[in-house]
Amino acid sequence: MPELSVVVPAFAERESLPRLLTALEPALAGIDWEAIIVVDDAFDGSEDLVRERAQRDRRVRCVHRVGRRGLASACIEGMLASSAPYLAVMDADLQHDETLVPRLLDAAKRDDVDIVIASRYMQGGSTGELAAERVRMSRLAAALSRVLGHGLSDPMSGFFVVRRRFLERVVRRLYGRGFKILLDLIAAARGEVRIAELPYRMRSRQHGESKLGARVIAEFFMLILYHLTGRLLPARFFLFAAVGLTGVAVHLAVLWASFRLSGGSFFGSQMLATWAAMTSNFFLNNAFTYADQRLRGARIWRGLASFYVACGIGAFINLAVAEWLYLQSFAYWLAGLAGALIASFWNFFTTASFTWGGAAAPRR
Ligand SMILES: Nc1nc2c(ncn2[C@@H]2O[C@H](COP(=O)(O)OP(=O)(O)O)[C@@H](O)[C@H]2O)c(=O)[nH]1
Ligand SMILES: [Mg+2]
Repeated sequence: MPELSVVVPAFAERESLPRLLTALEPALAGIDWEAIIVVDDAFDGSEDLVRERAQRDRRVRCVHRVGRRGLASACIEGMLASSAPYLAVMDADLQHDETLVPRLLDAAKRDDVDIVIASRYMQGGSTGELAAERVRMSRLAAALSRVLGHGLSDPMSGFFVVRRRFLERVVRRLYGRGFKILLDLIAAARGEVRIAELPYRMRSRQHGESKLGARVIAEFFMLILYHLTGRLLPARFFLFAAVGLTGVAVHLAVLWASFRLSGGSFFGSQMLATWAAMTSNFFLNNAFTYADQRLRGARIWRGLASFYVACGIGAFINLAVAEWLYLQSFAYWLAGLAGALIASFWNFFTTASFTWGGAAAPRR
Protein backbone atom coordinates (compact mmCIF):
# COMPACT_ATOMS: atom_id res chain seq x y z
CA MET A 1 0.00 0.00 0.00
CA PRO A 2 1.39 3.43 -0.85
CA GLU A 3 2.22 5.69 2.04
CA LEU A 4 0.98 8.86 0.36
CA SER A 5 -1.89 9.59 -2.02
CA VAL A 6 -1.69 12.84 -3.93
CA VAL A 7 -5.25 13.94 -4.66
CA VAL A 8 -5.55 16.45 -7.49
CA PRO A 9 -8.88 18.08 -8.40
CA ALA A 10 -8.90 19.13 -12.04
CA PHE A 11 -11.33 20.90 -14.29
CA ALA A 12 -10.20 21.93 -17.77
CA GLU A 13 -6.49 21.44 -17.02
CA ARG A 14 -5.41 19.73 -20.22
CA GLU A 15 -2.13 21.58 -20.53
CA SER A 16 -1.11 21.31 -16.91
CA LEU A 17 -1.99 17.73 -15.95
CA PRO A 18 0.76 15.89 -17.91
CA ARG A 19 3.31 18.43 -16.71
CA LEU A 20 2.22 17.94 -13.11
CA LEU A 21 2.43 14.14 -13.37
CA THR A 22 5.91 14.44 -14.85
CA ALA A 23 6.98 16.85 -12.10
CA LEU A 24 5.71 14.57 -9.31
CA GLU A 25 8.10 11.78 -10.28
CA PRO A 26 11.39 13.45 -9.23
CA ALA A 27 9.73 15.49 -6.47
CA LEU A 28 8.47 12.37 -4.70
CA ALA A 29 11.54 10.19 -5.24
CA GLY A 30 12.01 7.87 -2.26
CA ILE A 31 8.35 8.02 -1.24
CA ASP A 32 5.87 5.23 -1.92
CA TRP A 33 3.15 7.33 -3.54
CA GLU A 34 0.13 7.23 -5.81
CA ALA A 35 -1.80 10.03 -7.52
CA ILE A 36 -5.59 10.22 -7.75
CA ILE A 37 -6.70 12.78 -10.30
CA VAL A 38 -10.37 13.73 -9.93
CA VAL A 39 -11.40 15.12 -13.30
CA ASP A 40 -14.78 16.80 -13.71
CA ASP A 41 -16.06 16.61 -17.25
CA ALA A 42 -15.00 19.67 -19.25
CA PHE A 43 -15.15 17.94 -22.66
CA ASP A 44 -11.49 18.76 -23.21
CA GLY A 45 -10.06 15.26 -22.96
CA SER A 46 -8.23 15.86 -19.65
CA GLU A 47 -9.38 12.45 -18.44
CA ASP A 48 -7.87 10.72 -21.50
CA LEU A 49 -4.50 12.27 -20.81
CA VAL A 50 -4.58 10.99 -17.23
CA ARG A 51 -5.71 7.51 -18.28
CA GLU A 52 -3.01 7.35 -20.90
CA ARG A 53 -0.47 8.02 -18.17
CA ALA A 54 -2.18 5.52 -15.87
CA GLN A 55 -1.73 2.77 -18.46
CA ARG A 56 2.01 3.22 -18.24
CA ASP A 57 2.24 3.99 -14.53
CA ARG A 58 0.12 2.04 -12.07
CA ARG A 59 0.60 4.72 -9.41
CA VAL A 60 -1.67 7.06 -11.38
CA ARG A 61 -5.45 6.78 -11.25
CA CYS A 62 -8.24 8.83 -12.77
CA VAL A 63 -11.63 9.43 -11.16
CA HIS A 64 -13.75 10.88 -13.95
CA ARG A 65 -16.99 12.53 -12.76
CA VAL A 66 -19.68 13.14 -15.33
CA GLY A 67 -22.41 15.74 -14.84
CA ARG A 68 -20.84 16.86 -11.57
CA ARG A 69 -18.85 19.89 -10.52
CA GLY A 70 -17.20 21.05 -7.35
CA LEU A 71 -13.67 21.41 -6.09
CA ALA A 72 -14.46 20.41 -2.48
CA SER A 73 -16.47 17.33 -3.40
CA ALA A 74 -13.76 16.31 -5.89
CA CYS A 75 -11.15 16.46 -3.12
CA ILE A 76 -13.34 14.52 -0.69
CA GLU A 77 -14.15 11.78 -3.18
CA GLY A 78 -10.52 11.57 -4.26
CA MET A 79 -9.36 11.24 -0.66
CA LEU A 80 -11.99 8.61 0.07
CA ALA A 81 -10.83 6.63 -2.96
CA SER A 82 -7.47 6.16 -1.27
CA SER A 83 -6.35 3.84 1.51
CA ALA A 84 -3.00 5.48 2.13
CA PRO A 85 -2.35 6.76 5.66
CA TYR A 86 -1.39 10.23 4.37
CA LEU A 87 -3.22 12.31 1.78
CA ALA A 88 -1.83 15.34 -0.04
CA VAL A 89 -4.23 17.69 -1.80
CA MET A 90 -2.83 19.96 -4.47
CA ASP A 91 -4.06 21.85 -7.54
CA ALA A 92 -3.50 20.59 -11.05
CA ASP A 93 -2.42 23.96 -12.41
CA LEU A 94 1.22 23.80 -11.16
CA GLN A 95 0.69 26.79 -8.85
CA HIS A 96 1.50 24.56 -5.89
CA ASP A 97 5.14 23.66 -5.46
CA GLU A 98 5.30 19.87 -5.68
CA THR A 99 8.83 19.82 -4.23
CA LEU A 100 7.32 20.84 -0.88
CA VAL A 101 5.23 17.65 -0.64
CA PRO A 102 7.96 15.50 1.01
CA ARG A 103 8.45 18.15 3.67
CA LEU A 104 4.70 18.38 4.31
CA LEU A 105 4.63 14.62 4.68
CA ASP A 106 7.64 14.61 7.03
CA ALA A 107 6.04 17.24 9.23
CA ALA A 108 2.80 15.26 9.36
CA LYS A 109 4.68 12.17 10.50
CA ARG A 110 7.26 13.77 12.77
CA ASP A 111 5.08 16.17 14.70
CA ASP A 112 2.14 13.82 14.93
CA VAL A 113 -0.24 16.45 13.57
CA ASP A 114 -3.51 15.93 11.67
CA ILE A 115 -2.99 18.54 8.97
CA VAL A 116 0.11 20.25 7.59
CA ILE A 117 -0.75 23.33 5.56
CA ALA A 118 1.42 24.90 2.86
CA SER A 119 1.01 28.58 3.65
CA ARG A 120 1.47 31.58 1.39
CA TYR A 121 1.20 34.09 4.20
CA MET A 122 3.71 33.03 6.82
CA GLN A 123 7.32 34.19 6.95
CA GLY A 124 9.09 32.79 3.89
CA GLY A 125 5.88 32.21 1.92
CA SER A 126 4.52 34.27 -0.92
CA THR A 127 1.61 34.57 -3.28
CA GLY A 128 3.99 34.97 -6.21
CA GLU A 129 2.44 36.97 -8.99
CA LEU A 130 -1.15 36.52 -7.87
CA ALA A 131 -3.09 39.66 -8.82
CA ALA A 132 -3.24 42.22 -6.01
CA GLU A 133 -7.02 42.04 -5.93
CA ARG A 134 -6.95 38.27 -5.50
CA VAL A 135 -4.45 38.61 -2.65
CA ARG A 136 -6.68 41.16 -0.90
CA MET A 137 -9.69 38.90 -1.30
CA SER A 138 -7.81 35.88 -0.05
CA ARG A 139 -6.55 37.78 3.01
CA LEU A 140 -10.05 39.07 3.75
CA ALA A 141 -11.40 35.53 3.53
CA ALA A 142 -8.63 34.35 5.86
CA ALA A 143 -9.59 37.05 8.39
CA LEU A 144 -13.27 36.10 8.15
CA SER A 145 -12.51 32.44 8.59
CA ARG A 146 -10.93 33.16 11.97
CA VAL A 147 -14.50 33.26 13.34
CA LEU A 148 -14.33 29.51 12.99
CA GLY A 149 -11.73 29.62 15.71
CA HIS A 150 -8.23 29.15 14.36
CA GLY A 151 -5.30 31.52 14.19
CA LEU A 152 -3.85 30.03 11.04
CA SER A 153 -1.92 32.16 8.58
CA ASP A 154 -3.50 30.60 5.47
CA PRO A 155 -6.76 28.71 6.13
CA MET A 156 -7.68 29.33 2.48
CA SER A 157 -4.79 27.24 1.17
CA GLY A 158 -5.64 24.49 -1.28
CA PHE A 159 -2.33 22.72 -0.66
CA PHE A 160 -1.93 20.48 2.40
CA VAL A 161 -1.29 17.00 3.76
CA VAL A 162 -3.84 15.35 6.01
CA ARG A 163 -3.89 12.09 7.93
CA ARG A 164 -6.48 9.66 6.68
CA ARG A 165 -7.53 8.82 10.25
CA PHE A 166 -8.40 12.49 10.77
CA LEU A 167 -10.39 12.62 7.55
CA GLU A 168 -12.40 9.59 8.59
CA ARG A 169 -13.21 11.22 11.91
CA VAL A 170 -14.69 14.39 10.38
CA VAL A 171 -15.90 13.35 6.94
CA ARG A 172 -19.57 13.08 7.89
CA ARG A 173 -19.64 16.62 9.22
CA LEU A 174 -18.21 18.30 6.13
CA TYR A 175 -20.12 20.95 4.24
CA GLY A 176 -18.63 19.44 1.12
CA ARG A 177 -19.46 22.17 -1.35
CA GLY A 178 -17.59 25.11 -2.79
CA PHE A 179 -13.86 25.76 -3.00
CA LYS A 180 -12.58 25.67 0.57
CA ILE A 181 -12.01 22.08 1.55
CA LEU A 182 -9.25 22.88 4.06
CA LEU A 183 -11.38 25.33 6.06
CA ASP A 184 -14.21 22.82 5.92
CA LEU A 185 -11.99 20.05 7.36
CA ILE A 186 -10.78 22.31 10.16
CA ALA A 187 -14.26 23.59 11.07
CA ALA A 188 -15.71 20.07 11.03
CA ALA A 189 -13.13 19.03 13.62
CA ARG A 190 -14.75 21.32 16.23
CA GLY A 191 -11.41 22.31 17.70
CA GLU A 192 -10.04 18.79 17.90
CA VAL A 193 -7.31 19.12 15.32
CA ARG A 194 -3.55 19.51 15.48
CA ILE A 195 -2.20 21.71 12.71
CA ALA A 196 1.24 22.70 11.43
CA GLU A 197 2.11 25.15 8.67
CA LEU A 198 5.06 25.38 6.29
CA PRO A 199 5.75 28.34 4.00
CA TYR A 200 5.89 28.10 0.21
CA ARG A 201 6.00 30.40 -2.79
CA MET A 202 2.95 30.08 -4.97
CA ARG A 203 3.67 30.00 -8.69
CA SER A 204 1.59 31.82 -11.23
CA ARG A 205 -0.74 30.00 -13.56
CA GLN A 206 0.85 29.22 -16.96
CA HIS A 207 -2.01 27.39 -18.66
CA GLY A 208 -5.80 27.42 -18.51
CA GLU A 209 -7.92 29.72 -16.39
CA SER A 210 -8.85 30.20 -12.76
CA LYS A 211 -12.31 28.90 -11.85
CA LEU A 212 -12.86 31.32 -9.01
CA GLY A 213 -16.08 33.28 -9.46
CA ALA A 214 -19.09 34.85 -7.75
CA ARG A 215 -20.52 31.46 -6.87
CA VAL A 216 -17.34 30.48 -5.08
CA ILE A 217 -17.56 33.59 -2.92
CA ALA A 218 -21.22 32.89 -2.07
CA GLU A 219 -20.31 29.31 -1.15
CA PHE A 220 -17.58 30.56 1.15
CA PHE A 221 -20.06 32.51 3.28
CA MET A 222 -22.41 29.54 3.34
CA LEU A 223 -19.59 27.30 4.55
CA ILE A 224 -18.98 29.62 7.50
CA LEU A 225 -22.70 29.89 8.32
CA TYR A 226 -23.12 26.15 8.08
CA HIS A 227 -20.43 25.43 10.66
CA LEU A 228 -21.38 28.37 12.90
CA THR A 229 -24.97 27.20 13.17
CA GLY A 230 -23.85 23.77 14.29
CA ARG A 231 -24.75 21.99 11.01
CA LEU A 232 -28.43 21.80 11.96
CA LEU A 233 -29.82 22.36 8.50
CA PRO A 234 -28.76 20.94 5.18
CA ALA A 235 -25.98 23.11 3.78
CA ARG A 236 -28.06 24.06 0.80
CA PHE A 237 -30.70 25.72 2.94
CA PHE A 238 -28.42 28.69 3.66
CA LEU A 239 -27.97 29.50 0.00
CA PHE A 240 -31.69 29.06 -0.54
CA ALA A 241 -32.45 31.46 2.31
CA ALA A 242 -29.94 34.02 1.01
CA VAL A 243 -31.63 33.89 -2.39
CA GLY A 244 -34.97 34.31 -0.60
CA LEU A 245 -33.71 37.58 0.89
CA THR A 246 -32.83 38.91 -2.56
CA GLY A 247 -36.40 37.91 -3.52
CA VAL A 248 -37.75 40.25 -0.85
CA ALA A 249 -35.75 43.10 -2.40
CA VAL A 250 -37.02 42.25 -5.90
CA HIS A 251 -40.58 42.08 -4.58
CA LEU A 252 -40.41 45.49 -2.94
CA ALA A 253 -38.72 47.13 -5.93
CA VAL A 254 -41.31 45.81 -8.40
CA LEU A 255 -44.17 46.62 -6.03
CA TRP A 256 -42.92 50.16 -5.65
CA ALA A 257 -42.45 50.72 -9.39
CA SER A 258 -45.74 49.13 -10.38
CA PHE A 259 -47.76 50.84 -7.66
CA ARG A 260 -46.48 54.21 -8.84
CA LEU A 261 -46.86 53.55 -12.56
CA SER A 262 -50.32 52.03 -12.27
CA GLY A 263 -51.52 54.95 -10.19
CA GLY A 264 -52.16 53.04 -7.01
CA SER A 265 -53.47 49.60 -7.99
CA PHE A 266 -52.26 47.60 -4.99
CA PHE A 267 -53.59 44.14 -5.72
CA GLY A 268 -52.31 44.01 -9.30
CA SER A 269 -48.94 45.42 -8.26
CA GLN A 270 -48.62 42.90 -5.44
CA MET A 271 -49.34 40.05 -7.87
CA LEU A 272 -46.78 41.30 -10.35
CA ALA A 273 -44.21 41.71 -7.56
CA THR A 274 -44.85 38.18 -6.27
CA TRP A 275 -44.42 36.74 -9.75
CA ALA A 276 -41.20 38.71 -10.32
CA ALA A 277 -39.73 37.61 -6.97
CA MET A 278 -40.59 33.95 -7.55
CA THR A 279 -39.09 34.05 -11.03
CA SER A 280 -35.87 35.69 -9.94
CA ASN A 281 -35.63 33.31 -6.96
CA PHE A 282 -35.95 30.35 -9.29
CA PHE A 283 -33.18 31.47 -11.62
CA LEU A 284 -30.85 32.48 -8.78
CA ASN A 285 -31.41 29.16 -7.01
CA ASN A 286 -30.80 27.32 -10.24
CA ALA A 287 -27.55 29.25 -10.77
CA PHE A 288 -26.19 29.22 -7.20
CA THR A 289 -28.00 26.93 -4.75
CA TYR A 290 -28.20 24.10 -7.27
CA ALA A 291 -25.19 25.06 -9.38
CA ASP A 292 -23.93 21.49 -9.14
CA GLN A 293 -27.09 20.07 -10.71
CA ARG A 294 -28.42 23.04 -12.63
CA LEU A 295 -31.51 22.49 -14.75
CA ARG A 296 -30.77 23.23 -18.38
CA GLY A 297 -32.63 23.38 -21.68
CA ALA A 298 -36.27 22.33 -21.63
CA ARG A 299 -35.99 21.13 -18.02
CA ILE A 300 -35.75 24.77 -16.96
CA TRP A 301 -39.37 25.45 -17.89
CA ARG A 302 -40.71 22.38 -16.17
CA GLY A 303 -38.65 23.32 -13.13
CA LEU A 304 -39.94 26.88 -13.19
CA ALA A 305 -43.55 25.68 -13.35
CA SER A 306 -43.07 23.34 -10.40
CA PHE A 307 -41.32 26.12 -8.50
CA TYR A 308 -44.34 28.41 -9.03
CA VAL A 309 -46.69 25.72 -7.75
CA ALA A 310 -44.60 24.88 -4.67
CA CYS A 311 -44.00 28.50 -3.72
CA GLY A 312 -47.62 29.38 -4.41
CA ILE A 313 -48.67 26.79 -1.83
CA GLY A 314 -45.90 28.15 0.40
CA ALA A 315 -47.41 31.63 0.19
CA PHE A 316 -50.79 30.21 1.15
CA ILE A 317 -49.26 28.43 4.18
CA ASN A 318 -47.50 31.65 5.10
CA LEU A 319 -50.81 33.55 5.13
CA ALA A 320 -52.65 30.83 7.04
CA VAL A 321 -49.99 30.45 9.76
CA ALA A 322 -49.51 34.19 10.20
CA GLU A 323 -53.24 34.86 10.35
CA TRP A 324 -53.78 32.08 12.90
CA LEU A 325 -50.94 33.33 15.14
CA TYR A 326 -52.20 36.89 14.83
CA LEU A 327 -55.66 35.77 15.96
CA GLN A 328 -53.97 34.04 18.95
CA SER A 329 -52.90 37.62 19.83
CA PHE A 330 -49.23 37.30 18.93
CA ALA A 331 -47.59 40.60 17.91
CA TYR A 332 -48.24 41.23 14.22
CA TRP A 333 -44.53 41.17 13.29
CA LEU A 334 -43.96 37.92 15.16
CA ALA A 335 -46.91 36.33 13.39
CA GLY A 336 -45.58 37.62 10.06
CA LEU A 337 -42.05 36.36 10.74
CA ALA A 338 -43.25 32.90 11.79
CA GLY A 339 -45.39 32.63 8.65
CA ALA A 340 -42.45 33.59 6.46
CA LEU A 341 -40.08 31.16 8.21
CA ILE A 342 -42.38 28.18 7.97
CA ALA A 343 -43.09 28.99 4.34
CA SER A 344 -39.37 29.15 3.60
CA PHE A 345 -38.87 25.68 5.06
CA TRP A 346 -41.82 24.45 3.01
CA ASN A 347 -40.45 26.06 -0.15
CA PHE A 348 -36.99 24.67 0.44
CA PHE A 349 -37.93 21.07 1.12
CA THR A 350 -40.63 20.80 -1.54
CA THR A 351 -38.64 22.44 -4.35
CA ALA A 352 -35.61 20.36 -3.37
CA SER A 353 -37.37 17.18 -4.36
CA PHE A 354 -40.04 18.55 -6.67
CA THR A 355 -38.00 21.01 -8.74
CA TRP A 356 -34.41 19.84 -8.34
CA GLY A 357 -35.03 16.15 -7.72
CA GLY A 358 -34.15 15.12 -4.19
CA ALA A 359 -31.01 17.20 -4.03
CA ALA A 360 -31.60 18.54 -0.53
CA ALA A 361 -31.22 15.25 1.25
CA PRO A 362 -28.81 16.00 4.09
CA ARG A 363 -25.41 14.43 3.50
CA ARG A 364 -25.16 12.00 6.39
N1 LIG B 1 -12.67 18.33 -10.18
C1 LIG B 1 -12.81 19.67 -10.14
N2 LIG B 1 -11.72 20.47 -10.02
C2 LIG B 1 -11.91 21.80 -9.98
C3 LIG B 1 -13.19 22.41 -10.05
N3 LIG B 1 -13.03 23.76 -9.99
C4 LIG B 1 -11.70 23.97 -9.88
N4 LIG B 1 -11.01 22.80 -9.89
C5 LIG B 1 -9.56 22.58 -9.78
O1 LIG B 1 -9.15 23.10 -8.53
C6 LIG B 1 -7.86 23.68 -8.63
C7 LIG B 1 -7.91 25.13 -8.18
O2 LIG B 1 -8.70 25.88 -9.06
P1 LIG B 1 -8.21 27.26 -9.68
O3 LIG B 1 -9.17 27.63 -10.74
O4 LIG B 1 -6.76 27.17 -10.06
O5 LIG B 1 -8.39 28.24 -8.44
P2 LIG B 1 -7.41 29.42 -8.01
O6 LIG B 1 -6.04 28.81 -7.90
O7 LIG B 1 -7.98 29.87 -6.69
O8 LIG B 1 -7.50 30.44 -9.09
C8 LIG B 1 -7.44 23.48 -10.08
O9 LIG B 1 -6.65 22.31 -10.17
C9 LIG B 1 -8.75 23.33 -10.80
O10 LIG B 1 -8.61 22.57 -11.99
C10 LIG B 1 -14.33 21.53 -10.19
O11 LIG B 1 -15.47 21.95 -10.26
N5 LIG B 1 -14.07 20.18 -10.23
MG1 LIG C 1 -4.99 27.85 -9.34
